[in-house]
Amino acid sequence: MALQTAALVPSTFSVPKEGKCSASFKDSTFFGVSLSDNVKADFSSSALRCKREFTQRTGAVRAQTTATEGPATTRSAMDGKKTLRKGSVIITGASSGLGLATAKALAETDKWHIIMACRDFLKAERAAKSAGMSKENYTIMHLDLASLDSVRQFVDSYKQSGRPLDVLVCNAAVYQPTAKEPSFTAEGFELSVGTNHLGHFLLSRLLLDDLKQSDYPSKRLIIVGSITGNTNTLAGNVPPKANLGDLRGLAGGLNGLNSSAMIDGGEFDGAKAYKDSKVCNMLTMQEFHRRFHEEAGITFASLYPGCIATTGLFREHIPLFRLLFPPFQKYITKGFVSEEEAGKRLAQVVSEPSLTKSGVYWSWNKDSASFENQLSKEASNEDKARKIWELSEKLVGLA
Ligand code: NDP
Ligand code: PMR
Repeated sequence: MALQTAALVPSTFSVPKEGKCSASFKDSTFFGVSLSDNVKADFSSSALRCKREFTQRTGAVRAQTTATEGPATTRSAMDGKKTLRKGSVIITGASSGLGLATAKALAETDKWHIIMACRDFLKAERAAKSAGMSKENYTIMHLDLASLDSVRQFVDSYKQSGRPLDVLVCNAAVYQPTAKEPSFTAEGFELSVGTNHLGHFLLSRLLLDDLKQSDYPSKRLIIVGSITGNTNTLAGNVPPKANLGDLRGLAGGLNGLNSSAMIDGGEFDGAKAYKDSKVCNMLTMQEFHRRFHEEAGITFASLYPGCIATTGLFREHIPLFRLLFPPFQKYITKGFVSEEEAGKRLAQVVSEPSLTKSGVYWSWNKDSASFENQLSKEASNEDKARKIWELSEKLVGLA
């Protein structure tokens, strides 16, 4: 807690210079399955002063933009020309992998201020530095998605900072393929779904108004999905397959006590829990789209960035997997992408003017050209999306 508070204050306010596989690996085989099987705060006055200064510099006060719908521009003192202000983008889990690579790609354009929403402040700071990100282009804020209190605290701090919010990227995730028993979030939800889905669900719901109020030309909410949650693909047919069933476990609170830790009510399986959480991510994006796109003009999107086989996502996997997975993806499936390339892809979904279509699940072909991909039957089931929304609202205390 001490670390959290210490980490929060300087990170929030120090940099507002700008404007602000059944391959569950419980067995020890490499892929554990044959190919044929598969195919079938307390804010100080200086902090508040920072906020006021930030607000004056950008001219992007929420209250003002709500009242006047003023353009997201600043006037250059040199030539009087209007230029688009820096966009403000929150990226969860930006301390490594895809999130960090995306932050780096956006920072390099000098057109974005990246709020790196991370559970480990020092790790994030070191990561930003080693990625060569320039200090005026990012702010680190503490966020632990495995705690709804932390999510609420993050949102309060963000709102108090006075920064506009133009894009929110829900990227962070945990994957526990070798876990024999479930572990749980602070509120007692199974960790993968609790972090990857419920934490992000609360975060995006609480920040939706801020996105609505953004005067930026294109405001977006992006929730990272994956091929492995989509059973209409080969990768999605590697056991254990995603399957949310009738949602009885989710309805019961995923607590492993009086209810199953799994969404479908079945036996705990860490790899399946991750894939289920990705289905929730993709369904949530579509439900947001149906409920708010027209009314709020926000672009809601999900994506599969490619197989980034080198990231920390596989940290809990057996060493042999970590050794062989990258060459397997590079030379056999040819689905491998580098962290840098994947970061550029997600950065496109954040900022490309051509990618404003809402309700889309983006993927990239062999030439790295984006296309609208098809989701599996379950990952595009409207009825399930609505039920997940309603059950999640109850679990996170919004209903
Ligand atoms: P990484 O493990 O490198 O990144 C995950 C990030 O999430 C880390 O920064 C981690 O923080 C953070 N995180 C985990 N738990 C929490 C928490 N409780 N609160 C806040 N942050 C948390 O993995 P990737 O970069 O591969 O994964 C990023 C996204 O990409 C995920 O959504 C994943 O599902 C998706 N994806 C990945 C693919 C791949 O092949 N790697 C393929 C398809 C999708 P910390 O650094 O502190 O551990
Ligand atoms: Mg998969 C085109 C084939 C393809 C692709 C694109 C992926 C992506 N995988 C493919 C095929 C296969 N994988 C096949 C044929 C096998 C069996 C040999 C296989 C196995 C496998 C395992 C054991 N694959 C995995 C695992 C994991 O533990 C990863 C996982 O499911 O994490 C949830 C994984 C992945 N394969 C992918 C991608 C992108 C992953 C990482 C998953 C993700 O982030 O969603």
